[in-house]
Amino acid sequence: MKLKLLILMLISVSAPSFASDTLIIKTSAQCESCKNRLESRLKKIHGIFSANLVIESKELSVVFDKALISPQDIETKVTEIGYDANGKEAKKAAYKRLPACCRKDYKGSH
Ligand SMILES: [Cu+2]
Repeated sequence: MKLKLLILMLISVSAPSFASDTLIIKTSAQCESCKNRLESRLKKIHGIFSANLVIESKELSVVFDKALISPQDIETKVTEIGYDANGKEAKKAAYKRLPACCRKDYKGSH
C-alpha cells in the first residue's frame, strides 16, 4: 500500500507534462524598445515558446523546447540580436545596428 503510493509519487515527479524548459539569461538589454526587439525576434525562432525580459533586473526568461533548441543556441541568438547573454558578448555588427540608447555604453538618459 505504502509502496504503491511511493511509486505513484515518483512517476508524477519524474514525468514532465511536456518538453518545455525555462532558461534565464542575464542580458544587457535595458529599455522598453530593447524588450520589444528581443522578445519579438526570439519568439519567431522555431523551438521558442515565449520570451520575457524584466527590464529592472535585466533578466530574460525564455521558455523553449529542448528537443528543438539548446540553451547555448538561445544565448547565441541573443548575442546576434545585439545583446550580451550570460557572459557571452553581443555580436559587434548587431550591436552597432542598435539605436544609440539601446547600447550598453550609452551615457545619456533614457
Ligand atoms: Cu533599448
